[in-house]
Order: sequence, then structure tokens, then C-alpha cells
Amino acid sequence: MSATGFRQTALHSLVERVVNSTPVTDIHTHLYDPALGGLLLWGIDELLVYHYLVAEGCRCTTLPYDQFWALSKTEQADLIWKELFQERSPVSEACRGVLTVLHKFGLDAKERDLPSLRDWFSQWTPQSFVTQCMETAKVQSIYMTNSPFDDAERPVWQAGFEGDPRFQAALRLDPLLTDWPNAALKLVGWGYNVGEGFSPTTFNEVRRFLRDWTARLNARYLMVSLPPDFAYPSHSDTAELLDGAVLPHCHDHGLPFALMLGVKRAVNPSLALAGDGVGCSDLQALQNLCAANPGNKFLTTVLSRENQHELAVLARKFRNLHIFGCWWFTNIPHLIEDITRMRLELLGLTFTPQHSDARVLDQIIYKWDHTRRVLIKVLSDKYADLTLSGWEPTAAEVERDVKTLFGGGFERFCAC
Ligand code: RAT
Ligand code: ZN
Repeated sequence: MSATGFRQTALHSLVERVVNSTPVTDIHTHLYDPALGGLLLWGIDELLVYHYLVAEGCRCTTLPYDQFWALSKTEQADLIWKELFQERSPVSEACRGVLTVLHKFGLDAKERDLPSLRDWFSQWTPQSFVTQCMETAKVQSIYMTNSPFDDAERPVWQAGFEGDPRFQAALRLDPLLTDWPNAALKLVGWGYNVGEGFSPTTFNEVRRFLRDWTARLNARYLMVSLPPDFAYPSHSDTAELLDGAVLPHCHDHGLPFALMLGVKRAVNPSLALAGDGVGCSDLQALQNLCAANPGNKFLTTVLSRENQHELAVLARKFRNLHIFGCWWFTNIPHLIEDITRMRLELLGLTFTPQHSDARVLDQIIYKWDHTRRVLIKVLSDKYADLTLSGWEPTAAEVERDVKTLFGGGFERFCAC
């Protein structure tokens, strides 16, 4: 082997070791502190009825949607198992994810024996399973998505509980920012003196609501997902509320505001959570937000593949913008590789390549395993390019870089 070939193989092994052993901060999930009880989902049936798989399973059957939803969870899982794992090979990313989880647990999915898989999962308690999954996935910290508008979640926070320090809160504001008339009614019911029209009193009361919930959750950032036609500035309720309440609140508390852009909700309402789609966003809105609010920090991910390049270029222009993750339909190896290479080439290490978006605890295992595999490939190539330009990264430098990508950069952005 030539000296260059030898150096590059050694570099690949180094990157592989570092990426596989560095713990991750998972900055956006739909997982919950086990203290929130039944809200934390885990186990084989939850894995099988993940909405990514429901969308795929429903393509393979003629069963009417309402009859699918009338089935029990076990029956839905049986149907998805049969359609996606027994009657055809499970090659999609979401199917492969289930298999990676089982494989990492040492379970033999090739037996195609769903009942015995169910038996294995039944031995766990949520608390012990959290530790098992976090250790297997090498995830050190999990950011939740917490909504005061969720009737199951709100009372638990109001009652108070001893939190698990591995879980951090993020305050989700979709109902407030995308359905103001209904949110206003709720706020009134909870004792906030808001009117349907916007006035200084209404904005002050929305800010009081945000202060109360930021403190109750100890929220690390606030967040919203928005449709492709989000515009800023504008006279929409969303833009008015951002200017009148959300951005001043984030500014005063030094908290980032996360925007997840490009989701078309309920493209097929019969599919429920599985029925959302994607559209290309007008990122002029994000440019205007970053430019008009230099004292605010924005975390952003976009759902459309077509928006990825423009987003990375925007992040070069605004240091108050930190981009993150390959979100949802872009969280497939082909696009993770493409997007991560492009971001590294345009932004160096000043972004956070991935979040898991896990809804079922076990999924952190596959989401991070699959991402780590891609990152090893992409980072090895980038360091190899550097060696060809006469630069040799040390092991300590590779460790530093991977820590930055796995949450260190995000934490510095949040703290600054
Ligand atoms: O990825 C998902 O599970 C989606 O359903 C959404 O929850 C999305 O991640 C979001 O946070 O809106
Ligand atoms: Zn999400």
C-alpha cells in the first residue's frame, strides 16, 4: 500500500473510532422524560406503528383508512409486520430502522417471529429501558418537544415532578403560532387576558404565558414548525405574534427560537400523523428574520431537499443562524450524505448535522447508528482531502470536531 493509502486507511479507522464512541446530544426528539408516564413510547409494537411505517404500510393494503385506525395497536403492528416485513423485503429506511434496533439488542429478526420479539420487550420497565437505549445509542442527552397545548402533557408539568437530568425541554408553539383564534380561547381559559385582535395587552399576556411555561419547563429553546408559505415580515397572525411576543421573549431570555420549515400538514388527513407532506419554503422569510432580529438566535432545519443549499448559504451570512438536522423525509442515508457533505463544504463545522426526531425511544438506536455510518464516510473523505493538501489532523482534533458536531456546537450557540 502506498504511504498516502496507508495514511488514509489509518485516518478512516480513527474517524470510525471517534464517531462511534463520541456521545451525542440529541437536540430534537418527541421522546419524554419517563416521569411523564405513558407519553414515553417504546417497544416493538410502537416501533411498528411509527407513522413513517403507517404511511408505507397503508400503501400495501386496500383496507380503508378508518378500518385501519379502528384496529388495536397490536393488530395494526401485525398488519404492518405482515405487509412490510413478510410479504416484501423491508428495504425502506424506516423498515431498516426496526431491524437495526432488533439487531443491536441481539434479537434474531430473521426468525420473523413477532410474538417472541414481543416477549423480549415485555421484560423491561420504562426507566431501565431508557438507560439501555441511551447507552446502546451513545446518546447522552435528549431534547423533548413539550407543548402546553397538549392536554395529556400540560397537567403533568403543572403538578410538577422530579425530572431525569438526561432530558431537556423545548417549548413547542405550533398551536399558538399557526392557529391563533383557538389558541387565544385556550389562553383566556387559562387566565391570560388576551383578545382575538392584537393589542399591547394581548402581546404582554402572551409574553406572560411564554415566561410561565419557559420557567415551568426550564425550556432550552422555543420552537415551531411552519408551512412552506410562511412569510416574514407580514400581517399574518404568525408574523405578528413573532414580532409582538415570541422574539422579544426569546431575546430577553437569551433563548434560541427553532424554526422547522416546509411541512404541509394533513395532505391526506385520513392518514392522521402519517398524512403530512413537504413543500419548498420561501427562505426569504428566514433571511428577513435573521437580518431584522440580530439580537435573536435562530435554529433552523428545512424539510424540502430543494431548500438545503439556500439554507446553508444563508447560514454563512448570519451568525445568529445555526442549522441542524436532516429532518423527517430527508433523514434517509442518501440525503444525509448529500446534505452533510454540502454543509461541511460550505460551513465547516458550524452546524449540527443531525437530530433523531425519535418518537419511540428505541429509535434513537437506529437513527444514530445510521447517521454515524454516513458521517464516518463523509468525515473520512473530508480529512483525506486535507491530507492531500498537506494537513494532518491529530486524533485530539478529530475528537474535538466530532464533539462539536454531536452537540458541542449547538450548546455553544445556545449559550452565547
Ligand atoms: O418527524 C416526525 O415525526 C414528524 O411527524 C414531525 O413530528 C416533525 O418532526 C415535527 O417536529 O413537526
Ligand atoms: Zn419533530
